[in-house]
Amino acid sequence: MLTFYSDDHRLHHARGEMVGGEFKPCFEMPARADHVLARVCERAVGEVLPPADFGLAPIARIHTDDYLQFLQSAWRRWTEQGNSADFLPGVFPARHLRGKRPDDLYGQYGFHSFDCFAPITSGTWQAAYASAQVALSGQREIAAGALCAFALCRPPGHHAAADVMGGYCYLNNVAIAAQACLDQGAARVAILDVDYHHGNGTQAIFYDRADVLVVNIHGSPSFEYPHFLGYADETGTGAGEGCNLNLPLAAGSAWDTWGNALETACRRIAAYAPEVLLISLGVDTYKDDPISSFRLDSPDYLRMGERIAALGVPTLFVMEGGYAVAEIGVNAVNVLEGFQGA
Ligand code: FKS
Ligand code: ZN
Repeated sequence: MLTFYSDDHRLHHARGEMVGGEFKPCFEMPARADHVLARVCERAVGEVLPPADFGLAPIARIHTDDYLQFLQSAWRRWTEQGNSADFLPGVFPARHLRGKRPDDLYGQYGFHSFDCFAPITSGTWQAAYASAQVALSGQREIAAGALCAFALCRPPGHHAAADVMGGYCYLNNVAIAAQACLDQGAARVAILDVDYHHGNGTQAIFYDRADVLVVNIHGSPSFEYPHFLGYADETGTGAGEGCNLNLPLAAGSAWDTWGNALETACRRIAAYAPEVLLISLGVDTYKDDPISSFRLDSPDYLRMGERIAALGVPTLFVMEGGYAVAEIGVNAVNVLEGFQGA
């Protein structure tokens, strides 16, 4: 299968994040994509191509104009105020405050964020834009008739909603690609999010719609980030009722539990009969992931790919999380190889 990849991901490299009360190097770092790319080449998964440029229009099908304008101009506005270090938010319109968008830069950052884990640096917009183009390039490959493709996106996207960033995510790559499928004529697409963390942004974007089935397997929000979405009783609303399936699992879950959830997910997807399947491919379910609690082992990712392939639906894999940096290449590519070998 073809892999789409852009070196522009390197332009996003924030200095740190708060861990245990200390400012520590970001888990979400450029080396992650380097390891995945190296493994794609080592295992000869297929050709690696740079993305085409589809412009802002397909991104604006998912994200609001206010949000995109903020993302594009935030670094310039921040440095015009005399700053040179990474930009982070600190005040959010939580309960008991008013959700009116302010004019002030710092206020707007809080308005467009749900946490402090999406720092803005000099190259954040360019990297996030390139990441979305990588996803769209994979989508075009599927639309042209390919059975599968791999969008090696960085930064990731599944926590980003229409006008809110967070959790290392700025533009929701998988949602942008899903919408492009629909805009090009698909009637139904399904998104299966196998990242350890619930894809709150993806869920929120499609929650009231019947043309996108969203299925998530993840650490339960009762104990895990993002804490405020991802419970099993979130099934969709209005026209989208029944088109959202959350499969939250307990801490420590290994392949026996996880594989059962995948079986449930796949049966739901088969019943929906999508024309295209998009996988939010996070490999932070791995046993040695530094920020996660699941216990999948490297061969389990082969099984994951095989089960997904058995659905027999054209499939776009979109890279999300995974922080056991040295192993994320092996684990991500195992999913692709499991799919291709099936
Ligand atoms: C909790 C600290 C918060 C943030 C975790 C973000 C996870 C991001 C991800 C993505 F795929 F988006 F990259 N940690 N103590 O893995 O879901
Ligand atoms: Zn994750």
